[in-house]
Amino acid sequence: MTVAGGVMSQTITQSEPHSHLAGKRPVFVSTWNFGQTANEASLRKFEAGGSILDAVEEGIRLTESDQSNASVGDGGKPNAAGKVQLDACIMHGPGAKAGSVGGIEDIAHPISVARAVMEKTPHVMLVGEGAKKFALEHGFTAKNLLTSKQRKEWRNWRREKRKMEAGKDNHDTIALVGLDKDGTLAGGCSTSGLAYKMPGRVGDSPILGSGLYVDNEIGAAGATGVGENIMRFCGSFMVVEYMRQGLRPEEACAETIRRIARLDGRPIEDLHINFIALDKKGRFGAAGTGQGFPYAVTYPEYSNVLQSKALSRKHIGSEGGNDPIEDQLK
Ligand code: SD4
Repeated sequence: MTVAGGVMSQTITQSEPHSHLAGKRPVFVSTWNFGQTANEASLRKFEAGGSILDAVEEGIRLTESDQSNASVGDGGKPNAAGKVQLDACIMHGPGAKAGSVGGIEDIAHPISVARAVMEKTPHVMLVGEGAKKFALEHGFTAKNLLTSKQRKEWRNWRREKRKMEAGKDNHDTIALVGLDKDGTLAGGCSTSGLAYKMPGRVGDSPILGSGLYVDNEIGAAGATGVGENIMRFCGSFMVVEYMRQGLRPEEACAETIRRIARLDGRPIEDLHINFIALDKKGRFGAAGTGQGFPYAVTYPEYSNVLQSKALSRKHIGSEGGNDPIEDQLK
């Protein structure tokens, strides 16, 4: 069953509803409705001769450039001090190569800075001022990423003592994973993090094993939602490990959420987390703590938004659930 345009069902979804689509290569899988255009950019890059890593980077760059997306890259929601601080990571299956940036300011494409960290330094992660300095030294240009719309909304949030109206552009993080024809996997994740977060707060998205993990023997996984409820459990790594144990991607995502909920102690619907997964055979799936987490799947003859398995009856909200941080961390 496919769900066109991100229309979401009101029922808890059945297991593995998309298995008849699985097994194609190359294939790209990403979070949220906007993942579809990112996947399509990835596929175009791949078909133009790019590697699977180039393709993943390209798709995420498209989302980072989209100022109407308020949770990724340029136009992202700022932190509590009114500054946009971005997190991103990238990982390439062969050799488990990885790069990451946390809390980087004024650079529109953190995914490309993460790739530069991977390829041009002996390190894996750079943060804050050091990450920005490295980017500027490697040809990235500085830009004010706070749009006037987001500045206005941030001022309202401050004035109204931490209440924010959910807006149409209140979307979420992009995690995008891809599988090459030869079985090579790659993935990336990019976000401005939770809206109005504490300055310096870094979530799961740039943390390898939390917001993203790629294991070239098994598969790849990515996360979106409240980072604090993902990074304490190495969420994406856990998804990949469940796939290693033989679970199909959707069930690996679901089992990860169930285990996190058990360890955390709160009800599943209060955790606000979602995972996508893709295995080495081209099988894919996703699961979320509530209903309405869409994910996108694209391969040469097909591109669509599908609904994930929901682990509670609570609806996560039509705009993706990136509510102000104080509502999500209570
Ligand atoms: C974070 N996981 O910073 C990211 C943001 C996100 O819903 O996905 N928001 O915690």
